[in-house]
Amino acid sequence: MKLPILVALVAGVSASLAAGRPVAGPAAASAAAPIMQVYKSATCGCCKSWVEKMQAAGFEVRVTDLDEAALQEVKAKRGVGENLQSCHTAVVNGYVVEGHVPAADIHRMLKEKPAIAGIAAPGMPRGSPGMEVPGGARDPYQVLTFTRAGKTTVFARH
Ligand SMILES: [Cu+2]
Repeated sequence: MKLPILVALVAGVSASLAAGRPVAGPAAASAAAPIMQVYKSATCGCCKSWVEKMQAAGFEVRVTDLDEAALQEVKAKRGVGENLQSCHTAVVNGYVVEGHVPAADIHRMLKEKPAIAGIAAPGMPRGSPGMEVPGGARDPYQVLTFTRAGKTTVFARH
């Protein structure tokens, strides 16, 4: 007589414990990882390589492939002037990240939360993340901050 009641009680306790426990898995992981939206052309190899580096650095990356005109539209809308432009444009926590910017610089910006539109590594500097070349040659380059008004400052030198 008592056994079925005990079984029912144990089952009930287990169910409520399971319900109260925070759920681990994809939902919990994405809450911690900053979401990065990347706009690029479908054929851009160095963009893809940069995206992989961002994923390895902990960003949850969403990629949208656009044609050249649509990509230019995104850059114009986000205040990425011609002097700042590179191959791909990303948006993370409301900030623009243009080109082959190292993940550490992005993490620093997200931590410091400066009053800027974003940061950019103009052009395609050799040796920047996603722009590695055989033999390891690298061009010194700067990561610049920029505002919607087009004001730039040096954020980092590499
Ligand atoms: Cu590139």
